[in-house]
Amino acid sequence: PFLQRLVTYDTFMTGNCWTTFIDDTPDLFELVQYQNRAQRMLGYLGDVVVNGSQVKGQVGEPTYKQEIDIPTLSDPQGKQLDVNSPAPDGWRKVLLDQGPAGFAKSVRAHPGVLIMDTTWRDAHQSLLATRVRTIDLLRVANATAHGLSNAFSLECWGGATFDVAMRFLHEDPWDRLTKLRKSVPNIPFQMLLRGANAVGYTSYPDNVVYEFCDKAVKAGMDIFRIFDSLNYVENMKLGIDAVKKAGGVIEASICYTGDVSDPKKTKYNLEYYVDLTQQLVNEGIHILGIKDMAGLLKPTAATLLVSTLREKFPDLPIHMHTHDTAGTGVASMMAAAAAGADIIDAAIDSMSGMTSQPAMGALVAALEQTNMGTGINMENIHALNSYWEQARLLYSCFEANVKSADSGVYDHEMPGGQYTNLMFQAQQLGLGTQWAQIKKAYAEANKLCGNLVKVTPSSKVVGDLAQFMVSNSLTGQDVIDRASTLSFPTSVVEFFQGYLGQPYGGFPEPLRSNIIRDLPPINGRPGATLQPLDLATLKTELTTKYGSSIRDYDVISAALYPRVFADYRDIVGQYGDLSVIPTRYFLSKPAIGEEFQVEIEEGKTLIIKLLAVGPLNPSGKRDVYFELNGEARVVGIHDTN
Ligand code: 3PY
Ligand code: ZN
Repeated sequence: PFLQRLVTYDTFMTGNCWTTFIDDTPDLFELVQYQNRAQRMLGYLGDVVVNGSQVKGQVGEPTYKQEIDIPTLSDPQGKQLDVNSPAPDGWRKVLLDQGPAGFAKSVRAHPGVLIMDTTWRDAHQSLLATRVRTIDLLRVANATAHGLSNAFSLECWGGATFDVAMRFLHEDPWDRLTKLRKSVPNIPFQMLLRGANAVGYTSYPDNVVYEFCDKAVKAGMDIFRIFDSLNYVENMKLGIDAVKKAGGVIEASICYTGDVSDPKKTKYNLEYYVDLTQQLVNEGIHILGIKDMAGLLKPTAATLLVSTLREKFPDLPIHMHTHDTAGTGVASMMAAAAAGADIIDAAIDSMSGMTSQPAMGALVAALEQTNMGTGINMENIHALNSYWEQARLLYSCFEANVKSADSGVYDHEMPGGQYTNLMFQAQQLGLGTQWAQIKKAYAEANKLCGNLVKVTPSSKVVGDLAQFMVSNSLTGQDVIDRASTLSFPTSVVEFFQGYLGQPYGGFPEPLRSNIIRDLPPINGRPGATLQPLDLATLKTELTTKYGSSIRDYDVISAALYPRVFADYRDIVGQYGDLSVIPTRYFLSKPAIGEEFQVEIEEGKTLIIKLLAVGPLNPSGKRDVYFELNGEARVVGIHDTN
């Protein structure tokens, strides 16, 4: 039918210039594009049919085969709510009306405890390898805007989400942010910013960090949790200034390690955290984050730490973050709230617990019985939970299979996200004792590095050293004795050179000198010596390569992740926008005869049915037969099996 329509156009048949043809016949051009997009998408679906999903980290197929039900919420009178109607105003209105400083003041003055929901970022980073896709966040976005309208914020961006979106999910992180923002205008959005490392694993030129924050605010980001993986304030200052200039809320965070309630753990004691907080307060921050990325903060320590900071900084809003790895999450957060914390992190129940955040329902219910109520309706949590129960099954092929709490975290101190990652890798190796060895080696590697704050990317250094020790059967003493001849992982060498910044207490010697040998050490902030990146030239290069659709957002993506961005664009070039494919069909093939829909843009829906898969032909390809909006289509797919 398309060709039949095409030949009715005289200009086309008489061979007139194609460009004026496009201008003169926009409807047909649109049809060409539409057909082209549909065909490219069939190319992806056909590839999944023939070769299976190629999404990294996927083991097996989703165990959930239905469409996830959109949560139904009720109004206070018990009447079903239209989740597509405008959601009630929330804390974002306070922010927009009063600006970051006024917002922080109002938060501090608020009598109850506020909740940040981590479900859209840290929870799936910690449980599902950060693989939750935009489409599944968007489907629950309207309901969340209503159900959690009085939450402090939704953490939905940053950390590993930026990288994973492009690298593994082949989708655009900026697109995710702008679309979610449109659906959730009332609740502040929060992101995790790795200080001078932005959303990457290394220091970037300062201008890239400034530009990133500026664009993030423009795309709809409100609150930036800024941290440095070594609590190195020089690195944090850059992030703080970048967020300030961009007009965002500065939530500077101290990363918590050790145990302030244990007098034997002397390196990271109360004075250390008070001093660190003072340095951040001097930078004019709006909120203090206490980022307990491994879940080491026991209830007694939470009481001690928060009450001390509360007393010293009475006007400073305090925002608590933990992971439930050992199982103390709810108890510690309750203790922190009682000691004066203003905001607490939780994840929707079915996305909570273990290496994720404590359960929102448990915390909200527990706080309700105190004078620290959150204002969040338990019924709404249950309704949203039902969505996430189903979503968790849809993403079951990315579960790390953590089945229990692990109080061993008090020894190895692995951050939640890394724990699942390393455990998954150890399981893939199939060696029963591998995981226990890794945990032991991790503790040993940390000691060798001088007892570090461990969070992305310093945690990667410790993890890489631990894996290196296990795979080469090295003890800590072996590493010390043979440091000048061993071939260490690059991340370890670069850390000892100073590429992440300066660790508290300095680098251990002579280990440092023996590891870096004649490589130059960096003393001070690593980014300070980096030349600014010429973003205008980069934009010109990208536009030459990919066309005029290149936005400033894309320039930032390419500046942060050049290789990943190029690969992502190649995939988009080949298959088009894959983010619109429902997750089940993105990750697994439909049954023969199964019909499903893909909304490629608002109001434009493809109805797709897999009809048959042909035999292997001499060129190594198979024909895959689909029905697309009632028309037969075939795509030839290389069989790589
Ligand atoms: C990240 O940097 O991605 C983290 O989640 C640190 O906790
Ligand atoms: Zn976390």
